[in-house]
Amino acid sequence: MISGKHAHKKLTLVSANRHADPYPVYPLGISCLSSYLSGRMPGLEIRIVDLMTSSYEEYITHLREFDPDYTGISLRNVDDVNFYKKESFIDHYRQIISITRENSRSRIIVGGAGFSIFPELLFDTLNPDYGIYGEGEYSLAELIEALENGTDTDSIGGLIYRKNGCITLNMKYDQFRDPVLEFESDLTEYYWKHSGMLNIQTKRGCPYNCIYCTYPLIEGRKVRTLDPAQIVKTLGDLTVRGIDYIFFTDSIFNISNSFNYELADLIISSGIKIRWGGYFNFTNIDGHLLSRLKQAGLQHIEFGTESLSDTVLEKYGKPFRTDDIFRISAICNELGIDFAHFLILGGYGETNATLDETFENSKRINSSVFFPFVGMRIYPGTRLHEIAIEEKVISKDDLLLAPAYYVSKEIDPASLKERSLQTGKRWIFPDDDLSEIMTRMRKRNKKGPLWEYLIQ
Ligand code: B12
Ligand code: SF4
Repeated sequence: MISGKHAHKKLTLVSANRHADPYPVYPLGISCLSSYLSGRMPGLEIRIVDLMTSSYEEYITHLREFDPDYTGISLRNVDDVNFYKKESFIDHYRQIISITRENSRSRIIVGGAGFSIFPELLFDTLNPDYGIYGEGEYSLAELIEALENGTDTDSIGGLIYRKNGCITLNMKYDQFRDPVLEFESDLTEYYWKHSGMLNIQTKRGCPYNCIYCTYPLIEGRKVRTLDPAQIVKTLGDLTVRGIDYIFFTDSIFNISNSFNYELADLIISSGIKIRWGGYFNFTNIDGHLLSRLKQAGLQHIEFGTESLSDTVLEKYGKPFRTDDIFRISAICNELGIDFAHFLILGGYGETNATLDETFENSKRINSSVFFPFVGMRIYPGTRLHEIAIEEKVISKDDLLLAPAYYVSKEIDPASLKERSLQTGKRWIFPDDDLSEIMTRMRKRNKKGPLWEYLIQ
């Protein structure tokens, strides 16, 4: 609680993201924070600034007029994870922090998925007053309460701050189970129009150990499912407003399947007509589950396939093999579920022979689209980071904030497109420009991810 004399305080939540590829993404983290804080701290007046739709000038005007006591800045992406471009967003974030300092007296707190991968480094680089890594709901509320009430911040989970001149990092909580979510009505219209989907989370955490992946670092390894009734209520509220296509943002949707069945049953019995998609992998999944999810509106799947070579799947630490990929792809075709395979070509363990296998095996998958990433983005705290140091791909001192990639020395990235063409399948590389065709389809009011129109 904020006690009496501090009752009316003001918080601005800023979504810093301006990246619109493959489409602009509704700032879900900000909405989760705003919804939770509104319930817990009724005395706190909250405003949201989305830099996807607002200019720096509009942000400055907001700061001067609203005069927030606190500004929470959400850093979703650090870079574009596009081997061909390697665009970093750090300068943009620096600018937002300095604009905030120059135009307000507010305390600056940063957080978000990107921040959570590099908490100490980004704290040091951007120099906010506080950082929060991992889930933000409890920690942000507790931080504001502690600052208002003049109490200690030492036990606030996930908090980063300076103490006696040193950057101090508290262990994170990793246990939040009851997110609440109200969409910002001012923003939903923009994202529904330009993205063709809104986004909701049904669970947090991933228990797997793929060598390159940050998701368990950001969200934790313990899977926490959210309240299915609350999710269905949010879906129902959206459909009343004409929004009927959702992306479930879970790291992997098909974990905790008893929860997934419960959610599907609730959606079906509610009578809500909604289409949705999500990230899936090939463990813990069968025709029965897919069929029930389809009845509950599952329209498209983005498979984290990564490779169509068993040798490489093993090297990448994936918990499934090519037989699983072929089997589940065929079931999706039978059930009429659109699906795309997301691959990482040229990562750890890839050779020319394994690439041949992947291209050859792609011919066995019908009615799909292949989205290859090229090389593996190296992140701190992953097994890949250790491998890259051992193999001298990077030095021990490389901080990795500037995009660094592991590309197997055995392959030639320049050969990939030509080889993909020979498969007769639809391959879309990160530098293939789809923006024109996407914009045309969005103008025709097409919803969903849109790659389903490219399936062959
Ligand atoms: C779902 C997802 C997608 C989907 C989004 C679909 C949709 N309609 O929403 C798709 C496939 C489109 C996508 C695309 C991209 N993504 Co993506 N995506 C994710 C994923 C899995 C979940 C994000 C999410 O919505 N989480 C749920 C919300 C509720 O959580 P949250 O935003 O993190 O917010 C919580 C905390 O972070 C914190 N918090 C957030 N803001 C703030 C602010 C303050 C002040 C505080 C205190 C706390 C706080 O509190 C919130 C509530 O607990 C993350 C990985 C992950 N597991 O986090 C990657 C991730 C965010 N994506 C990433 C990237 C790079 C991209 C792309 C640039 C490249 C790509 N092709 O993958 C594009 C960019 C899209 C865009 N326009 O911005 C990276 C970002 C790191 C980096 N290297 O920059 C991540 C972290 C994955 C990774 N590689 O490690 N993505
Ligand atoms: S790649 Fe997917 S399954 Fe593997 S650890 Fe990351 S989120 Fe989990």
